[in-house]
Amino acid sequence: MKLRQLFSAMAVSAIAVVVAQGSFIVGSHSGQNDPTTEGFAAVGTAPGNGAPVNDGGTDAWTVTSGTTGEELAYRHPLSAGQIASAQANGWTLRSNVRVGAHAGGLNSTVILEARFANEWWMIRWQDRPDLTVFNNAGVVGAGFPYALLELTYDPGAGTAKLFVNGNEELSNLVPGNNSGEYFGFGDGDSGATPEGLGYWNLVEFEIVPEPGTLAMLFAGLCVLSSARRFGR
Ligand SMILES: [Ca+2]
Repeated sequence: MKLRQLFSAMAVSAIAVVVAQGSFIVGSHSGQNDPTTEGFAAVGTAPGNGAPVNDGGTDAWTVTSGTTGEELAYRHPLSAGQIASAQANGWTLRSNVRVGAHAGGLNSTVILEARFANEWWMIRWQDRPDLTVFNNAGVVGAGFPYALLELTYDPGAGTAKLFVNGNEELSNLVPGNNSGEYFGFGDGDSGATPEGLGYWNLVEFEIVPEPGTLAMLFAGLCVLSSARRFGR
């Protein structure tokens, strides 16, 4: 292989790595798929409270809060490297979800969260003003229609924003403190609150590329430039 061809091949492979590693989805749930087949672990006492559904034309996985003592959440593990990258460079926790109408309180029966060791980010639906939201957003109560929620972290500011269908609804959000290394969704209440019913069409966690991939892109461009010079 001539030197020029070698440089070109190196440049192409470097750029290919950047594309492959670009802002990427760490894990996701979609449609009627059982989350336990998508890399999530089912946690809680009531695995039967999750089920696939065609919800008026939208494929989803439902999680009902069940009765007293029942709880079911799905957690997708995050590695130490993924957490470090997310905290340093940015992340988005995204979900297309609806919450069914109900008669009583939601408490924590429908939650969406991410935990990075001591940083706890959570959206929970509630309609009881006597309950304080743990740290982020009590979005809305009963009959929440399908909406695209995006909790997006700005590493420079150290805060997050909540977008609903592309509109910035909440700003300057800060995390709470709890343990765990995962993102997940489901029913977070094992008490007597039976009403929560989430229809999860999409749940995913996206992180921003490592600075190293930008360095790789730069290296790739340099090699391309060198190859061009050699080619003259
Ligand atoms: Ca429950």
